[in-house]
Amino acid sequence: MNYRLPLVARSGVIGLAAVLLFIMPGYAAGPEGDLTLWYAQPANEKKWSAEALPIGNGNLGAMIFGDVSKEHIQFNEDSLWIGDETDTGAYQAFGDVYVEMNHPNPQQYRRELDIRRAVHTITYESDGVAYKRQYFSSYPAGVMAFRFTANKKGAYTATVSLTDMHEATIAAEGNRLTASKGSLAGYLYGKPKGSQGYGILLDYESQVLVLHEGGSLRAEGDKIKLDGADAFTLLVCADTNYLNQRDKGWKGEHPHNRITAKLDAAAKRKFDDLLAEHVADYQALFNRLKLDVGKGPAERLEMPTDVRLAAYKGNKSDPGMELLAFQYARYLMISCSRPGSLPANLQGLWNNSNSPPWRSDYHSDVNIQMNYWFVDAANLSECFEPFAEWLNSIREVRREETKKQLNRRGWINHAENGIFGGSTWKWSKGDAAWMAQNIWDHYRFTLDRDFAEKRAYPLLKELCEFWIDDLKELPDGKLVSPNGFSPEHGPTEDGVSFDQQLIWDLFTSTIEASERLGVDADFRKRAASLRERLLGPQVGKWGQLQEWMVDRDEPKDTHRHLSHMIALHPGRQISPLTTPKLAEAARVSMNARGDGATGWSKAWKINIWARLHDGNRAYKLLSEMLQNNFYTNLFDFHPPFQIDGNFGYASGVCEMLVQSHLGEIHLLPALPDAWPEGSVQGIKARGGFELDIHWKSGKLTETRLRSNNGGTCKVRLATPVTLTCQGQTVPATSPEKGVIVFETRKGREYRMLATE
Ligand code: FUC
Repeated sequence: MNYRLPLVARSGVIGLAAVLLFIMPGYAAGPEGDLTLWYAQPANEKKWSAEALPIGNGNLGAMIFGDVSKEHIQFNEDSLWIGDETDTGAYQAFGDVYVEMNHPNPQQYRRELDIRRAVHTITYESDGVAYKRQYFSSYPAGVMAFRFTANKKGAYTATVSLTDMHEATIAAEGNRLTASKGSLAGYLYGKPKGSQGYGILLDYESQVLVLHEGGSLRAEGDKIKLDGADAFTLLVCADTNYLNQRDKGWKGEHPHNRITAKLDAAAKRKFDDLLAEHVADYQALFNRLKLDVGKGPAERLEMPTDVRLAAYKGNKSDPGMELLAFQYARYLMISCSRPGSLPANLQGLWNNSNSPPWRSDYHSDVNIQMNYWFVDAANLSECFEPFAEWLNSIREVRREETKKQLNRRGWINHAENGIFGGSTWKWSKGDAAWMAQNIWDHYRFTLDRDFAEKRAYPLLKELCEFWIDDLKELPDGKLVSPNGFSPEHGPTEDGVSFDQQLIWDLFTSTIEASERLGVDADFRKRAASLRERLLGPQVGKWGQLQEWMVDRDEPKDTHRHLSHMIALHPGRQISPLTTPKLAEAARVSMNARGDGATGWSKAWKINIWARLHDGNRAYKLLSEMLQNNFYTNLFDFHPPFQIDGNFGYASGVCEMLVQSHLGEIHLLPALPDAWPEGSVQGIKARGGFELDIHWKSGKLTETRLRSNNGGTCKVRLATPVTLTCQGQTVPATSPEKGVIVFETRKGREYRMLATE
């Protein structure tokens, strides 16, 4: 089928609003146009990762192709896993919904994802009829809804079918399609299906309800047929019996009744009600942060996203595109990680294969950590919960394997991880401490004491126990991790920087946590004395920050992993402000590693350069990512795509605007020349603070800081300011140039107004 690009899109101008208003009132290019991904043609069936568009409600999601005569909705549920307590296994693909209809070559085709509302809309004209589809995945209703309407009665004659990736039986009964009695038995990662499978087998099911208006509906074979319907809605739900509780054998009730109840409840409601509820729920998270780094030329805003991205490659002066990629990461996070779901895996939750690259799992030698770096700063703290809950659920399995294999208390893991605690490939000794860094950092942002008590401290303490048992003393009394491995790089040996830096971070967090909670004073002292004796970061023979205790770094080595930079980012052991010599060594190493890289690595480099306070270098990498590392659906690629790059990019943007890892809030620490004027509203800083920051000509103009918990606030800023609260001057001290310290009261807003 030949999809013609609307003339308006090609010429890129005026008629667009009029045409779109005809087809889809309320969707004309307007101020929100810059937060919409849109295309003038359907996604190519062969380009799933590059062109289909994702929707999701945390655990239930879909990739949508938008073809006119055969709609393809490839759906997932994030607990459909194979694996067990000894093997990672793999995340699986669930199935597809197809809607076939006989619509001849369309005109004025538009497919869009409005990330302000989390609604995917497709509009086209065919044979003089204007058609519209609206899709979303609702967190409150727990179902996905797909509505098909037209401006002419009786326009839909269609066949709806359901497929299942594990040979379930498909049945059509009344207006319901069910895929049931499928089995995950015999599926092994990377192998053809056989008799041998994993030790844990989940039950699963999916259902589709077809609700039609006008015309007729009948079940025929395993499909549902519609004849002359005016409009129809598909409600889709899929689930498994996975439970994140080992003591219950990882299994709860069969999902059949749950799915049926959710669909039946949704079917009783009006589509517009479901939609309004969904949008309100989504916006309660999404609307908390607004970013403005400039819009770019008007003609770029009018371009379809694929055309606009191609234009950006040629000439990057389109900050609106940079902003779109940032907000898209927030959209993706809200869509694949909500309370009650599993954490975002390598593909968020949108995987279409039973043998996906790297198992579409929880890789812990950078990937899962990177997924969650930005969520608190980007004011999405609730989205962090799945990571903490999953980690909590696997602790017991991890302790058992660690005891059995290594005879140590506490635990460590391998780089590949599944949902039942099974972990494979090499031991990656620093990984668990690295995940714990995310956990403690979440506390540092939220100051949620309950979280510190129940989720953070028990984990931190047991991970310390591993290192207390495992650390090795060198002849000079220094302590090193024995037989470590710098992720995917170099030999297995003692004292690799990855381990050393993460043990330092783990001890530091544990000390902080035990102080905050007022517990375990002796244990705290022990952690502090061990931290003192750790072999610290080393500067090597060419001035580089050493990746290993042995000074063997190669200046020409451009390996993608940057594990010896953890102390700088996401850690807090090295900074130009506190350890300038080590920061300089990090800069030398980063220059040697170069700027080229695969998606996630490039995203990390944005963060690292921001922590080195080099905004222009960070921006260079950020714009190169958009130029070279994103597909037209703005997924970050790394075969087939890897969502860590999207999330790492967003983290980089946050690090350029605010840093707060050193016990102070550093405003605009790495603002690039390319964003001379702008604002960010609702960005968070550690210590329970929320900020609105405005700048002009590269200089801070006004900052509003809301204190959610009260307490002392230390702010580093390059511009002199007056400080007021409720119109009154607030007393502040200035311990050094460019730093102010003041007391805050819970719930109050503080205003810093530039005096220059
Ligand atoms: C790490 C990386 C790979 C890939 C994998 C999922 O092992 O080195 O590039 O991202 O995770």
